[in-house]
Amino acid sequence: MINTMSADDIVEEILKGNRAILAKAMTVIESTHTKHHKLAGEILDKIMPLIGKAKRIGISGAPGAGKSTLLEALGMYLISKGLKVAVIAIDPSSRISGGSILADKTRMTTLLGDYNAFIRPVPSGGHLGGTSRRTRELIFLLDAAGFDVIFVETVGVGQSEIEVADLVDFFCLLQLSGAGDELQGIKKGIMEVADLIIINKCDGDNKIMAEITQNMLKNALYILKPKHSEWQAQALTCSAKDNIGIQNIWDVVDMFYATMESNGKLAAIRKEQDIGWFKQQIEENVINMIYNTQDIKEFYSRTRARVESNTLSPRHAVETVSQYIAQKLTSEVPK
Ligand SMILES: Nc1nc2c(ncn2[C@@H]2O[C@H](COP(=O)(O)OP(=O)(O)O)[C@@H](O)[C@H]2O)c(=O)[nH]1
Ligand SMILES: [Mg+2]
Repeated sequence: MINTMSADDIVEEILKGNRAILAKAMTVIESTHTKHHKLAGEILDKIMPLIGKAKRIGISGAPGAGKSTLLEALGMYLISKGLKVAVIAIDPSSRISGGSILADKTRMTTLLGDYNAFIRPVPSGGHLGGTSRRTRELIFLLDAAGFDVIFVETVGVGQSEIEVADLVDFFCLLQLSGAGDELQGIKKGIMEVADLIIINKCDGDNKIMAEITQNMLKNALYILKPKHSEWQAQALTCSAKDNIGIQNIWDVVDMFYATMESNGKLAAIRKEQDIGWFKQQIEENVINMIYNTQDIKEFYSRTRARVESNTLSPRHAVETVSQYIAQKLTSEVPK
């Protein structure tokens, strides 16, 4: 049905809160079919001036840390305050029908059944670059659709966390207590991108250890160079299972937004993310285009062979290839 609708009609329905059209528009945005590219681009162009209201929050952590359980608790808390909540659940290990996302769904049953919530699984299938493009655009759509808070849940596998931090305003790292976990975080450079570290499962026998971990992490965060000079990253404990500490978490998020909105920093962060993404994509595309041009490919290989056989200095080789590319570019540009 959506294929016969114009971008104007689709956007109008999304703004009205039509969930079926929203879900279909998401599929168009995610599609790798070239036949969908034009419509996807038109929808995005139309919604860009209308967005910016939603809070974009990343939640990352090792499998089993309790991300889905926390999102259920936090999501229901926000809904009880009259807010609309969306969750984009990225899972690098799963395919569409994969086990992990199904497991997530069983942990977010209340949220799944609530009209004010929307959960969208995004199977990443190992291609991180494509996933972050899709996730960015899904965030834009959900924002236009009137969701007040958009969570992006990712399984912590190092690099993906750093990429997700670039898609959101506020990045939470979910940690378990003890077991040297907190130090692992530091090693991977993940703590540097966290605005908040949450030590979950602070309940039962685990409570004391969770509090000790919280103190260690607090100290570590004070030592680290802050990500934003306006914000000191914090460490909190919670029990997602027992619904303890949830309001505390949201109070910190609120404080972050109050600080960053009042000094214009939030808008600056988002602009920097948009421009950063644009630049990175252009560079990737341009490099691919150049290296896939037959003449250039051959010239490059010949020159490279001369460097390998020591008949041309690397420095001279760079100049030669660059000149060749420059010539090709100017001669092929239509006047
Ligand atoms: N004791 C305790 N268990 C929890 C808590 N939060 C989650 N769990 C359990 O930890 C397991 C993994 O939770 P899940 O939310 O699926 O983790 P995810 O992989 O990070 O999404 C499940 O068995 C949960 O019931 C908590 O606050 N306390
Ligand atoms: Mg999960």
